[in-house]
Amino acid sequence: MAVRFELLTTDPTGARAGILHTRRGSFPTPMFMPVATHAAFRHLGTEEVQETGASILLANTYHLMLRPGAEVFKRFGGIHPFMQWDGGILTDSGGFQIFSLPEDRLITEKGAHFRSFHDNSRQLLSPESSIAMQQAINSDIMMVLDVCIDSRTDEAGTREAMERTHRWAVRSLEAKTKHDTGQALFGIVQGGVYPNLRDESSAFLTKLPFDGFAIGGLAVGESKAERETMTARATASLPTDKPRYLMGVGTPTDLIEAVLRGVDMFDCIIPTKMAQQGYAYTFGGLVRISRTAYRLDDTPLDAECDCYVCKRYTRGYLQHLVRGRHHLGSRMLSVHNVRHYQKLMGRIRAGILSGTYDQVARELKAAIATPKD
Ligand code: PRF
Ligand code: ZN
Repeated sequence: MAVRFELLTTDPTGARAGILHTRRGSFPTPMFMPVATHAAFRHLGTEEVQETGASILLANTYHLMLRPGAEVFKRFGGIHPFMQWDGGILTDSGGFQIFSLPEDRLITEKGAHFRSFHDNSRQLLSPESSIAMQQAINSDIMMVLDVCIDSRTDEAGTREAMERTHRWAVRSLEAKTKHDTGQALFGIVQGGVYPNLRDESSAFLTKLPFDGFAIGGLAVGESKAERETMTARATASLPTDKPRYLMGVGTPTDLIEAVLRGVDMFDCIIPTKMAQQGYAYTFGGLVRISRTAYRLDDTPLDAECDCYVCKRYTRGYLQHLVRGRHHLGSRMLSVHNVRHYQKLMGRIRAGILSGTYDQVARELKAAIATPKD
């Protein structure tokens, strides 16, 4: 099997700690995967992200098929040597990007027809071409092409998208099986905010031999309560011996909540996006570094943090960089935030393993909710 999930503990809340064994190594869960959409992190070098302790990163098939294209990955022996990352790599299928493509796209049973924003050339992203591209990229975990829609879509529209997602999941699996490269493939549960559809989607997909299951179609317009209910609903009918991945989620509070509902894997651009906007996460709340109060502050951004930014630089210097719109400012805040997310996952995991996650989750949420501003 391309990946194997070893479940170590399920604590009384339903939170799980485990180990995801992949061909690139064995990685602790719950885990957070930083996003390198274009085989590059925003503002960060591969080494910097490696130093944060991240084990798997996320790259995107849609972007990489357009540029640099399959040929380049084939020439360089895949994405790992290309970007010099020796940890795990998960590629998203492009399903989520289709959803946000411009109006002139055409989505049919075959796939998504659209024009490249680089050279206006005609492109087809189908379940088969997505798998072929992910095989050229040679990621460790591939995702099926799915139909992701706005959470506010009515039930009939949501059902239609879910049923197509199921047919595409079968086609993705067939494409992978025809030419097996030893890469793992995850199915994606859809069904919007409708509990009956979530059940149906889990039931359909778990009959197929996927290596893991993702929960898609959340954080796309629904309320926090709906998101949490749907996450719980989806994980309730997923097998305990396979990893569960909540796609594109979220804030530290979202991660704490989703772990309580049995999720093992996450990815999100929030830590780097917030860094770009001048925000730093700490275990005492969010710090907006541009605040006047930090101008003469000669203390570290986060005294508890072991990243090089916190070890060497002051809040006053970071404010100077951010106010002056120096790229270095976003870069340093990104290093810190990505490290913070790894430490958050570490605390969560330690709580689960010691059987105290219930309390750890409450403490973390209370501390985060206390704004520093
Ligand atoms: N499908 C895919 N990627 C995704 C999502 C999805 O539903 C989401 C939804 N939050 C983020 N990324 N393929
Ligand atoms: Zn730091």
